[in-house]
Formats: sequence, structure tokens, C-alpha cells
Amino acid sequence: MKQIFFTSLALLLLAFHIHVHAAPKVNDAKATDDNVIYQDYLHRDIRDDIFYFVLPDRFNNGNQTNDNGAVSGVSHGGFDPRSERGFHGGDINGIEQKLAYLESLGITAIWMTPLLRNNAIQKDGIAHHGYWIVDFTEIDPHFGTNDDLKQLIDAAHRRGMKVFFDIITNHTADIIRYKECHQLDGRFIEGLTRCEYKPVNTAMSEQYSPFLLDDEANIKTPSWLNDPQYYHNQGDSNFEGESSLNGDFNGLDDLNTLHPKVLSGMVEIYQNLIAEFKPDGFRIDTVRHVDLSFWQTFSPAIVEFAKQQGIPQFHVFGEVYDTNPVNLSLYTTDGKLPSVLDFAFQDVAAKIFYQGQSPLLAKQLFEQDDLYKDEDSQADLLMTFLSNHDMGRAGYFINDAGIASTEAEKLQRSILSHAFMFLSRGIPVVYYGDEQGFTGDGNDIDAREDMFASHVASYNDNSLLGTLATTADDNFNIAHPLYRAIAALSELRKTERVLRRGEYQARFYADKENASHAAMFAFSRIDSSTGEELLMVFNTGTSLASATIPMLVTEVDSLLNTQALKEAATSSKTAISPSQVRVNEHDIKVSLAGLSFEVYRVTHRNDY
Ligand SMILES: [Ca+2]
Ligand SMILES: [Ca+2]
Ligand SMILES: [Ca+2]
Ligand SMILES: [Ca+2]
Repeated sequence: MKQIFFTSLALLLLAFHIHVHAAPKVNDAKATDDNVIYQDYLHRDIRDDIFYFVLPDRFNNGNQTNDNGAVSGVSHGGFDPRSERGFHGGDINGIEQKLAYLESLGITAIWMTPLLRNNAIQKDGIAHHGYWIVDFTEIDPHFGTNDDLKQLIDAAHRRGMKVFFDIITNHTADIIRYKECHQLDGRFIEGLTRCEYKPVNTAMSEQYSPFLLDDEANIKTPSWLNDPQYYHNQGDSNFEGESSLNGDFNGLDDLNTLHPKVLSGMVEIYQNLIAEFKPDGFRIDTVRHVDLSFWQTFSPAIVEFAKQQGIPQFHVFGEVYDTNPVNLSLYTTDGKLPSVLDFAFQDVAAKIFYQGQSPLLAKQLFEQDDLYKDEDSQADLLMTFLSNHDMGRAGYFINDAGIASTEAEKLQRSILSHAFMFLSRGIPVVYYGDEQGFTGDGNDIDAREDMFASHVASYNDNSLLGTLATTADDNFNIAHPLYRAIAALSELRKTERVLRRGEYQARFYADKENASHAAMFAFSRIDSSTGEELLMVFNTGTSLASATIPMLVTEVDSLLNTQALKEAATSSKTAISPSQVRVNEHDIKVSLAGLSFEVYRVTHRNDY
């Protein structure tokens, strides 16, 4: 039998790599196809996209005259660049100015937190995040104008990039008060800080008595939103049971999404936005806090309307904040959403790459992929991510887990988890700032640092991964090792169609957690029509390990590895450790340095 043996000098941690494998083989015809795909945003399949999720307020300030929003009224004020909660000045113009930065990172789709006009200041904070909408037809003046957004979308489209809106149907800003909880001036009755949830499904069920302050009686647009009859009015959610569906999120007015007027009104609101702006898709907020029946009508109505508007690949994905694929998949099947954010993937990636738990978790995750399958959804439409604006960042989870012994190891863990995201099934979503090694102090506002030079003390005292810079500096560094790593992973994903379409197949997971190779795992992506296969091998442990993978192959070519991701970004030449792949009669044996991965193209034996 034919046997091929080759080795590469692979590097441990901060080492420089000498790449002796065959260079990636670029098929010219395929590269041309891919170029067409990546210019043609309108017809590009969503599985070909690479997302960047950004809070516009925290990204780039392109227009300092709008930093305080409207001249007066509820959408005025809140600019406070020293506060984690304040508006910091970033805006739509600012994103447009940085499209080249995103393009060279490999990004093909931008998802922005909501841009519609908000109630700028509420009892528990400031609307820098955009989730407190009062006007569903107009862009918030802190972020720009409707024309600014059209200009951004045009500029993105000229680069072949898609633009996604973050939409909300669950609630509006906190405008409605309850007589039982609030005084006539809107403040809580003395001694109260919230309105206890009143259950609906009991014999004693009752609602609160809603009222509006005189100067806020007509501030919502469209005007039907000002009528309290369209809201649940049951008080504040305690995030459990029925209150999760019917309760107010810290006072945010929870819409009665079972009311036909609310359903048709929300469909109309978002159809109008599609007609006006021609975005490429929606991310839907707080999906599990709205009745499933709402989504069953809303989602097909939106996708169908977008098609009529000439957006054939319009994509919708929901935020179902749940790590159980059984619960997530309920919304892509019964709920008729094309896709959801894959919180289960995030959970598993964090456990394996940040906490050092068993790679068997990945095997178990992917084994549940059939749950997502129906006529219009499947697991490779899931949106995979490692960090977000609510949970916190990869860099924070790595710090918090406490097992990384050096800064270099922390960087390595972030790179490795990003590789896992780009090489797994699903559509990768990079959280803004992760490519600059941002860490954050925790969740929510602690994970929303500025890309421009920040004035927030609690951000600026953080140490970032892969750089000596802090968030007090402007961080659009295209030489940052994470930026470089993500750019290389994006490039491979774009070049290798099988990474976007291939079927997942488990290739190696140790069956004993204490075995010497227990930290290794391997899976393939396979094109079922051509048999083309890429094999991904990961060593999630900190020391050199080997795995014997049962495969009948003649040839194994390396396409990308940890070291190649780092070679351009670091000049130190230390601790060199060999990685090897050897093809045997019935298997291949792969040895990898600690915290590294390698992608191989495998050629099957003819007699296989
Ligand atoms: Ca601004
Ligand atoms: Ca609700
Ligand atoms: Ca309220
Ligand atoms: Ca801090």
C-alpha cells in the first residue's frame, strides 16, 4: 500500500512557524466562482457569509454633531463617554468609514444592534444599545438619519457585503406606567422598585391599570402602539414560566403578541422597513419571550415580502437564549424561523476551549443536529458565536475560567475557539472587538467596549489579548494576531466550499476522558456529491498529543494550522514542537502541539 509520511515544524504558543507542507492548492475556476459569490450579495447563500456583530455606538464616531441625539424630546441626550451606560458617539457614518477594515477581516455581513429611534434615558440606564424603541419608522438621531443608513447599505452592497437589522417585536421602550405601582409623575410609589408579576392563568388573574404621562401619550410611532390595550400589562417578568412570555422586562412595555392587531402591525412595521431600506436580513431579539404562534405567521410573512421586494436570500435568525438544542430547534421547526443564534454551540465551545472540559461535548452537540432539520431549516444555517453583548466575551470567559497560565495561552485559546467556529457547521459571527483581543469585565455593559479610544475607566484597565494596547487606544489594528487569524480563517472558509456546505462527520473523539489523547478531537466536512473531504483536528490540551484516526486515505495535505495563523503576526522564534501526520493502512496518526489545530485535505483510497 502507498504510504506517505511527512512532518512539519509546528510551533508551540508564541512561536514562529516554518510551513513545509504543500501550499494550499487553489483551483482557479473555483476561485473565480467564489469571487462572483462574494461580489453578488443579493444572490449569495447565507451559508457563504461571515458575520460581524457590532454595537454602532461603540464602534466608530463618524459624526460628532449627532452625539447627543435629537435637539430635544425623548431621543435627546445621554452622551456620556465616561460611563459604561452612556452613549459614546459611535454612529452609522462611523461604520461606513470602516468597511475596508471589516472587508479585509473577511466579513461579508454586518449585524448591528437596533438603530430605530429610542427613549434615550430610562430609569435603569441609557439607550446606547438601541433596544428601547419608541419610533419604528425612523433612525435614532444618535446614530444618524434614515438617509445615512441607506448610504451605509449602498456602500456595503458595493463591496458585496450584506447588512442585517436587529429587530424587536416583544416590547417597546418603557412608557406605560401602572396605577398600582407608579405615581402620577411616573416614579414608583414609595417602597417599590418593580411591579410584581400578576399571573394570567389563575382564577384570580387580573391586569394592572395602565396609564401614560400626558407628554408621552403619543410618542410611539406608529400610533397604534400608544394604546395600552395592545400590551400585556401584567407587571415585571421574573423570567420564569408564563411571566417570561407576558411580563415586562424591567418595565419595557410587553406587547400582547397574541392580539391580531399586534401581529399584523408588527408585520407591517418590518415589511415597511424592508421596502424602505432593502436590508439583507433580520436578527430577531427576545424570540422566546414571544408566543410561538406569533413567529409562525411573522417569519414567513417577512421572508415572503422580502422576496417580493427583490431580496431572494433574505435571512432571518432569532435570539433564543437557551443552550439546549431541543429548545432552540423548536423555533426553527415549529416556530418557522429559518435560523437561530446557536447558544448551544457557544456553551460547548466555552467549556472545551476556555474551561478545559471534554471534547465529547462537541460530539454530543453535533449529534443533535438532526433536531433542526425540516423543509426550510437545518443545522448549517445556525448562527455560531463565541461572545456577545449580553453574555460577555471569549476573552472574559478565558480569564474567568482561570486555567490559562500565560497571556500567550489566553490568546491561543481564543484563536483555537475561533478556528473551531469557522471550521464547524453553522455561520460564524464575530463579535466586534474580539478581533482586537478585547476581554471585558463580564456581561452586558461590561462587554461593550469602544473600538475608538475609550474614556471608560473600567474598560481601560483591562488587559487585552495579543497586544499591549488598551481600550484607551484606538483599536483598528489590522496586524493584531486575532485579526490576522480570523482573516486567514475567513479566507479558508471562502476558498473551501466544503467548509460552507459540507456535511459534518465525527472522525475522532476519545472514549475515555483520562486517556492520553482525550483532549484531541477530529471531525470532517464532506461534500456528499464529490466525496471531497476536509479533516479538522484539534488538540485542546496544553501538551503534545497524538490521535489515531480510522480513515482509509492515500494522501493528506495540510491547508491551515495554528502556526500559520500566527506566523504573520509574531516574530518570536521559541519553543518548536513537531506536529506530524502519518498515513497507515487503516488509519492516520496525527500529532499536534498543545492548544493547536490543523486542517487537512484528505484523499480517499480507491479501494475505499
Ligand atoms: Ca456621533
Ligand atoms: Ca413578551
Ligand atoms: Ca412600562
Ligand atoms: Ca475593568
